[in-house]
Amino acid sequence: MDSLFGEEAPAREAIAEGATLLRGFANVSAQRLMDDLAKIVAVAPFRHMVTPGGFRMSVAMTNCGQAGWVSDAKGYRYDAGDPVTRMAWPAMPPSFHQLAASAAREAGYPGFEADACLINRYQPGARLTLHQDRNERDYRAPIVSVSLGLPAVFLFGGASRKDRPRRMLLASGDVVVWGGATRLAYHGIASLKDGDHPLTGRCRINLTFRKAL
Ligand code: MD6
Ligand code: FE
Repeated sequence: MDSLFGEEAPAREAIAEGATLLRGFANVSAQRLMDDLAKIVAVAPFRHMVTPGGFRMSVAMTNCGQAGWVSDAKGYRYDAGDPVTRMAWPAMPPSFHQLAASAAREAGYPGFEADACLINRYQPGARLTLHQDRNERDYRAPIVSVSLGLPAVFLFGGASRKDRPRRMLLASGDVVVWGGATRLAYHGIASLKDGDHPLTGRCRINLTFRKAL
């Protein structure tokens, strides 16, 4: 880690009640996160899950931690095992766990212990339609979301799907921590614009850390 002294404190931007954007917070650990991600993906490869309605998701996903988010014809849920390999999800690397805890602390959620990390990969044209994250057992814990690689437009809506979302550009290293009043806000990612990023190449990686169990 770089010295904490002689550097600017991370920019802390309140984006909604209970939601904070920490611009560039993950930049110092980004390469380590990518190296650890490669080991996870070697065991639990990215795959395109199918929604309960039968649509193939354009975002490719995998997980690490005690539980992983999965979707299939039966619905959305957290599962201790990877349905593709029938093995447990890979353990959460210390680099992942520590980044999530320190970002949460920085945003006013001390004591955050992630037990699940959903890993999203967006290639050009991939998008995530407006949704709520509501498969976790306890909504008091925040979600910590880390963006790596190509920038994406994050859509941050309200309590109803019909609320017109705000659009925010998330760049590599940006971390969003949200909980509290907006924990169940609708949100999504607009279709990824093509590009080439030194960290990831032609894609965007998003890590979302949750306390799922
Ligand atoms: C993404 N993020 O940034 C998708 N969910 O690629 C999410 O769906 C998300 O950023 C819950 C909390 C924070 C998030
Ligand atoms: Fe989400």
